[in-house]
Amino acid sequence: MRVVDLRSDTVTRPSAEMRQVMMTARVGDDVFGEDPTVNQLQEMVAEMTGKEAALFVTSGTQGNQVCINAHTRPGEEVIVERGSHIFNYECGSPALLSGVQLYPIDGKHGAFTLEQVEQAVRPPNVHHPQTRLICIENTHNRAGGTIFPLEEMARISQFARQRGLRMHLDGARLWNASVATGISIREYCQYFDSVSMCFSKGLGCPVGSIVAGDRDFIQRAHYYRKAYGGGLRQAGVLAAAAIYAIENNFSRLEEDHRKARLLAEGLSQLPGVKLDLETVQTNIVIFDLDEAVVPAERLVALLREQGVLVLNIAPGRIRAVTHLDVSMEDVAFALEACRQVWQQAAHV
Ligand code: TLP
Repeated sequence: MRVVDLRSDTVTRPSAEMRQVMMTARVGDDVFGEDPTVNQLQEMVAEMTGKEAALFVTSGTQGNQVCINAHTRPGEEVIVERGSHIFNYECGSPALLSGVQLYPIDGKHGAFTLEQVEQAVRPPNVHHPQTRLICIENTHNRAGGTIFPLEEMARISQFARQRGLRMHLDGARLWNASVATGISIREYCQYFDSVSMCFSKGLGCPVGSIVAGDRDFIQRAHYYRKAYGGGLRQAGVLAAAAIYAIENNFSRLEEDHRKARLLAEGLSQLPGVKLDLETVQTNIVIFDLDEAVVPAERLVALLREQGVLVLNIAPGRIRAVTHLDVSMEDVAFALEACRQVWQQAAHV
């Protein structure tokens, strides 16, 4: 049976060519800093982001958390967007691992403004926690793969520098933002003290993320990576996949964005679907269901029977993500399955 897995772009499997470069990768012990392929990847990403250094980490979560730890001291406060991955999907790790408190701002399509940041920053007062770090997510997962406007980032960054605050970019899908806008990774990264980017999502790697920043910062992040159990040994097999992915799977993300658009346009025609096409800017499609018309849980179960997998991310809310392992034909197949399932499930 044909299976079209749209739950996440994390479900991609390494291709035959990627496995080939993994198999032949030169390796060493990375805890000793002796893995040539990891070193090559780190230098490549440092150059690409315009930062002094980079550090390979096991996951996007580990990347964000080593950065938060390296930027802050316990008791300080970190500004995040309310729907952000750091606030919602990282197990409360900022409190657990860094002892910091999060201050969520309500953004629009995942983006907030300088004025909102100014309101959120704590004035110096013996009662308040001290604001230390501002985190931005680009693209924003839970808002539907939306892109944070560059001009607003620049304004927030300038303010942060004046106020001695740090800036971190959760760029798990910065690749997608860059391809969609034509703004280079380096141009985005200039506004941040640290950035975390994933290889295991749209780029199609089985494992791995990377963080970048200045040399002192990366040295501190390295210490926390070890403390979190993220010191790997012959990680060159993973770094080889990441190098392959940057070279071969980065620019093709544009194709995933076209697939998401096709999917979104088709879905938006179905009864009971509330889908803001404005939010479909990259490879993620999020829509709400009028549950009086189509109950979400039943819909997800019926679609699964047809071989189409989507995620129920909140009551009445569904996410579908396009990626390397779903073709245009798969998207057409998924849409046809949706039309049939809607006829079965919808009370129209
Ligand atoms: N997102 C995953 C799930 O955890 C929700 C997904 O399927 O989209 N930042 C952002 C913006 C992310 O979307 C994710 C993963 C991460 C960080 C964490 O990456 P991993 O899963 O590698 O820890």
